[in-house]
Amino acid sequence: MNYQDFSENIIKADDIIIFSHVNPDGDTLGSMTALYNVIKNNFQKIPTMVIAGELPEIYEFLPDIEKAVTFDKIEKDRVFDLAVAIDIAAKDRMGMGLPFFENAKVRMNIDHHKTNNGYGDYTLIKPDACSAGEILFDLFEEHGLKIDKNTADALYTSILTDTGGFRFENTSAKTFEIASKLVKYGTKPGTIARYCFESKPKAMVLLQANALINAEFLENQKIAYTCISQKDMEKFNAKEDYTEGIVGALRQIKTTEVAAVLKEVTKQSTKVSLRSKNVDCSKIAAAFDGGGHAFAAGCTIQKPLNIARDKLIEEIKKHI
Ligand SMILES: [Mn+2]
Repeated sequence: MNYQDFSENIIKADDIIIFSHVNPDGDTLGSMTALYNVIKNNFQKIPTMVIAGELPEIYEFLPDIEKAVTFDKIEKDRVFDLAVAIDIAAKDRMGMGLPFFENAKVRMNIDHHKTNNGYGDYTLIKPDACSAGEILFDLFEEHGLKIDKNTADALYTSILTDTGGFRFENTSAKTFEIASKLVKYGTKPGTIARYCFESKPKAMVLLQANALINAEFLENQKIAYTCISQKDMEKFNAKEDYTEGIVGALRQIKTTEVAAVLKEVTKQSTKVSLRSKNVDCSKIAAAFDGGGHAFAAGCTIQKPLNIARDKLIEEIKKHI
């Protein structure tokens, strides 16, 4: 997709919808709100923003995120002129919203996951970009679109969270150049970092501590994993997003090559988050029809927690 395609389709469309992915993170939400602001400020249109499921509390600070709705608030037969998927590696990551994407007259797919198969009518997929936010920044800046403070805050959040606070391998000179420009546009790095990393609900921190205490280590401690049951979630009165970050904490351990968090979704379904240091864990996720990046990936295994764990461990052992 070139800029002409992007702008012409926005100009043509009266009814625009922007999708974030299920289990939304800072990149998908930051990019969605940034695009919303840019379309509002530069094209004088108000897109619909949608969240699949619940908004994680820590992202309530994002500008205009309160205007985002869940899919049940949209009339079932509504046909959008333009649908934009942001940071969505595969179509099933739109959750309940997929029919709205499929039914839209024009569909755009803007993403940085290397496993993205290029669904949609127009694609802008850059696997080298640290975040979807980086792709949007380039698109906006190269074509002179106005980036106000709200847009800058949203894009900075995308980049900050998807680089793990400028620590992951995807952090490049370009990442810092963009961050620097966003600060010039008005973003306060300390403030955004506090919102993203130091505003966790107490129950979240306690659930995470419990998960780490229960962690298991295999293969000379190269594999670090923990299981979180529905019972654990109930014990801490945890929301779905409270498990975010546990897998990163397991990777922090010096000996860890592959870290995994297995979460019981139902008696028959287990969600897996993977992080690694040298191993390409997107290949492990792919064995279970999942995907992601080399050092951060995920999948869902349609098995009970303990069986999913055995299958996952068996697969990880093939890769280390
Ligand atoms: Mn991302």
